Amino acid sequence: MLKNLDKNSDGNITKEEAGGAAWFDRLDQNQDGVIDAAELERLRKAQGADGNRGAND
Ligand SMILES: [Ca+2]
Ligand SMILES: [Ca+2]
Repeated sequence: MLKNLDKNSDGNITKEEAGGAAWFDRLDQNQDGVIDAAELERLRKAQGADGNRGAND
């Protein structure tokens, strides 16, 4: 899971921890350079709610 990417276990995934992956910018919705717990939670919800997409747009 994405949690495995959080190498220093601070609850955030930096672009460096993500290895500069292309999906990073998409997940970093507020563009602050880290994927934080709230953004991870949003991702988890998005993945678990396939029948209810587009609510954030
Ligand atoms: Ca981290
Ligand atoms: Ca962010």
